[in-house]
Amino acid sequence: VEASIPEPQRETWRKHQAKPFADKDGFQRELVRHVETTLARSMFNCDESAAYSACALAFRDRLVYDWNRTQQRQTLADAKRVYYLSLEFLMGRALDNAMLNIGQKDIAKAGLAELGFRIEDVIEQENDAALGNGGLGRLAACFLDSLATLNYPAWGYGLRYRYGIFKQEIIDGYQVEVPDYWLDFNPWEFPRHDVTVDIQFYGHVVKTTDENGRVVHRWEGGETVKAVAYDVPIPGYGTSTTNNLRLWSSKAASGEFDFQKFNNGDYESSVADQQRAETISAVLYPNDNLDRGKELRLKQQYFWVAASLYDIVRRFKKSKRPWKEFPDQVAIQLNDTHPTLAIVELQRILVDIEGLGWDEAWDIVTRTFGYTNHTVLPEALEKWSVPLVQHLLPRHLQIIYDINLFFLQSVERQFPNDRDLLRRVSIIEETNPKMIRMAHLAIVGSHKVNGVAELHSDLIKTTIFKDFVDIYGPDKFTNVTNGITPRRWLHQANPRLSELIASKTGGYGFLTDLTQLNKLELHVNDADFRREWAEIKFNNKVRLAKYIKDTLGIAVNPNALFDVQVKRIHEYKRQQMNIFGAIHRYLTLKEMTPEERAKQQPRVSIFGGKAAPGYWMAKQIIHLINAVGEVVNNDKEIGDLLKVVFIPDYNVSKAEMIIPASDISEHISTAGTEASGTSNMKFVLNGGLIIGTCDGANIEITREIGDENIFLFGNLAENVEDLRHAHTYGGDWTLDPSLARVFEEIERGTFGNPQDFAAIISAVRDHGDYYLVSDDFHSYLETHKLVDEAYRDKEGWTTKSILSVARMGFFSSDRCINEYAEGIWNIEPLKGEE
Ligand code: HBZ
Repeated sequence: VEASIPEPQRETWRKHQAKPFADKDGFQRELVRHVETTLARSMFNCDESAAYSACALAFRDRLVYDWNRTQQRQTLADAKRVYYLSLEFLMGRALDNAMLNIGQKDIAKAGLAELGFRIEDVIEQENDAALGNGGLGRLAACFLDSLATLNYPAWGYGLRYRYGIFKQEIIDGYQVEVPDYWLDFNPWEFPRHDVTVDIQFYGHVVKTTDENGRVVHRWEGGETVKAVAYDVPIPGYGTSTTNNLRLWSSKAASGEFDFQKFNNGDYESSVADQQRAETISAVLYPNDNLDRGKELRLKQQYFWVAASLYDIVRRFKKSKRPWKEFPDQVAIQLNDTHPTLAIVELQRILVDIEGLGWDEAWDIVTRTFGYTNHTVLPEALEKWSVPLVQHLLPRHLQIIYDINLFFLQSVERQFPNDRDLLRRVSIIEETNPKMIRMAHLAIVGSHKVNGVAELHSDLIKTTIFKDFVDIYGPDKFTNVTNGITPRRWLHQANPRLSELIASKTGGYGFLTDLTQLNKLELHVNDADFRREWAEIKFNNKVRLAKYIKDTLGIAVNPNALFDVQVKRIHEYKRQQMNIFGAIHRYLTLKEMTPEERAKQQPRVSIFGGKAAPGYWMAKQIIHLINAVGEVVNNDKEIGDLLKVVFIPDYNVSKAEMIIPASDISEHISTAGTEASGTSNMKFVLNGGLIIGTCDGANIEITREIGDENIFLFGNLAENVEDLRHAHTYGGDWTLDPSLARVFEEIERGTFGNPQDFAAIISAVRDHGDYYLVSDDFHSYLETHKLVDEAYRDKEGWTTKSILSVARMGFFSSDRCINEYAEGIWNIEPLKGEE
């Protein structure tokens, strides 16, 4: 029920309406008010944590003002909205971002300083909102920033996990997972206890006919769980547009905290029911690029998708438009296949509840959805077992079978008698048990399918989805190369570099039009500018060196070349190759005379990243990195020439510190395996160079910045299959000799018990080297020699760094979002008067 203040009373209301603070005084007043009232503390017990809380609350109030107005404006305009459905939003910290996007960080800085606080320390108090694993989740967060900045009417829909991605500790060189309970104090969310949806599970389907003799399906019985909305404001940069991220939390449905049971003295089982319901949104699954088919995960997916669709449909119905206009008002983007049940759920709502005919409904559905694929790795392609879906969502299974039947019938008409084609494209895989191929369902139920970088989009069209290109034609498949928000990944993470760029490009316009970075090319020979450029990098390295010293006790020299690989630990990303390379460097240094050694380029090899808790090999790799560090870092003969550092608990806020401090970063996946990569873009945007394979977005980065500014190596995607074949069946395959030497040293026990590392070695030497570490190793080492040489030429390096940044304009998520808006969503910006 909606109640609005009647017109005659609105004047009184308006007189008292909240106004945002505009200056330092106003900010301080709000800060002190929050400390003294909201937090019930005083000037005598206001520590940094209280200062953070109050500052966050002050800015939250400020956001709410724009947020309310944005939502009213969007509702009034009745414009088409995009809904971004993602199981992950890897947001990181919100305060710094809010202050910068609103344009009031200076006010806060001065205001806090007068009260005795350094703004940097206050910002550090905030826990990351870590509701994601890696690239896919962070991409969703960058997209929200761009959508708001570009004034698109857009909502994100996700799950409000009580536990985000685990915190990683390193104990005796091994990863240990610690739960991330992050909701203790979260001023950025607004519980909407009045916005709830009852979600049904299990039960059975009753088939009957209605009064007109039409067949109807009723889904009955089973159990109900309540979804409660929590809203998070998403401010755009330099605009009043503040969009909404709606996260669903699960609760026992009303009446489900069973008073019957309670009164019967069965208190425990009543509490157990409640806990079971709350389990649904309790924890983020910590796997990236792996599908494990767990029932609770399927429950999460349906819970989130059903609540979101109910919400979207409810909003549409208020407009009283005919159903066929639904796709003119609503675009829904599926972030990977995780929300694919939304396709089935919308079809169910339209047919079973709203009474539309199947074809009319299906036309609406397919015009509404777009599907983004993020991987070609077979182990990551989602499949759900038919018996599981039958049990949990009986009506949905029927609808999936019908969708598949009509789809296969149309394929049969188009390509008569091609039984193998039907088998290949079927949504149902005829294994035992039968499996539902979610990517096939997503393709059939969407009007556009996109990959996330050119190579990747080509690969899906020629490999895993080839048959679908034959069926639908090439236009259904498109590429939208990923991007990153320059607000967080330049302005926030590297304020001094941002300021220097602003001073040379005529202000901060580059933050909303990143192509303006090209103005830097004019200054590439300006000596003062170059000196400042190099100095900023150096200072960022000093800051990281201090962090490493303070937290790990390892002294690293900021004059050394900082070589960084930070990302989820995965065999396809090849951290094992990197550490083998570091061992090779160590052995080479050990064999040198002191005179030779003195001529070598000092290096710090920096690693960071989490392994999925069940990914044993990835955990072994972390152990090897730490074991090598232990030996190398304590070798007096080596000193500053080589350090190997593993930074624990890599996350968004650590990325903001590490990325600006990198000289060279590693993006070295086996060609054809990394769909895009987005950290590659972040590193280059911060003046770091990259060493990488011809994979994902590395290829487009090379095209933009010039191949003289990147260190590419290794085999090409087109040769990977043949190389793999040769490993297994070719008689003449031999292990790379340098790699053999590295293995020998590990097996000699130089880095501790060789048994601990036996599996990492055998994967390469004895089990087919699926990721082609041996094939690429020589070219990897040779290319690192070129890196050393290039770094020695400090001026040449600075030139590469500046020119690369100048040419990175393409990789803004603003460009990327505009491509989605135009090519897939068909939505227009809606701006308020600022
Ligand atoms: O998505 C990543 C890709 O590996 C990376 O290349 C790309 O740049 C990025 C954005 O497009 N994919 C992921 O991060 N995937 C996951 O985290 C994931 C999580 C749960 C799953 C499957 C994949 O069930």
